[in-house]
Amino acid sequence: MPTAKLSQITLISHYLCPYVQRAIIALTEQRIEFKRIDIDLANKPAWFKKLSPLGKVPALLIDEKTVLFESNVIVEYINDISGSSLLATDPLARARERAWIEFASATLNNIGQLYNAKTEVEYLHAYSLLESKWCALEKNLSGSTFFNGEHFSLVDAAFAPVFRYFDAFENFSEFKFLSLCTQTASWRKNLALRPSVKTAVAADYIGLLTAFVIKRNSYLGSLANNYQLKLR
Ligand SMILES: N[C@@H](CCC(=O)N[C@@H](CS)C(=O)NCC(=O)O)C(=O)O
Repeated sequence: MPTAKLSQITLISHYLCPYVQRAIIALTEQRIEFKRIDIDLANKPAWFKKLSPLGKVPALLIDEKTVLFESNVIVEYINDISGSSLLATDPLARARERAWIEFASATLNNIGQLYNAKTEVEYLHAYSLLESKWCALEKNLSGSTFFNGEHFSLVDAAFAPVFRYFDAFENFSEFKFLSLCTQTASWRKNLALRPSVKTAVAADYIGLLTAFVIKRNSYLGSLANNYQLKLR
């Protein structure tokens, strides 16, 4: 365990993890104080392996004996213990929000495929999956500030880390769908301005993500590497 006695809830994290960002955004929006411990996922500490059943971050330590895992479960718990809810009260509207949070997770899987693709053909396949996701999103937006209107919700917390990947990727590759899907583009811009979203990652996130992508030895990694070389 990180400490003998926990005085406040502790989020076990990784500096780049998009699922961790969801939890941090929800904790920040709900003004819940927490302690963050970043771990090395390539060399997981023994205490982490012992406490996290799936061996993944985020994990939320409530007290010395109680751990929550899976980002959606964590953000729903954070939401449930807070005075105001970031989910709709109407059952159908709430179910729809949860469906779109799942959609954000599926989009994150496509992003993983994109930065891990070894060849250009594999890269273009992942690109087309992402393009379809953007088109589907675009059709379901109404042009408001956030997903649901003017109120920030857990759907926004799930998509902000999705969009943030492209703040780095756009530097070294072209993603036409980012500007063609204008409502999604405007939502992305609004989320980037939200203080809880801004502070969910370190100031050098873009550089750290770029370095991470270069290490993948993938097609996108080679584009990122060329970009870095040109900067020198
Ligand atoms: N479904 C999980 C996904 C979390 C996840 O994939 N976390 C990654 C880091 S972003 C992880 O811990 N990977 C380590 C591993 O799989 O060994 C959630 O929503 O929390």
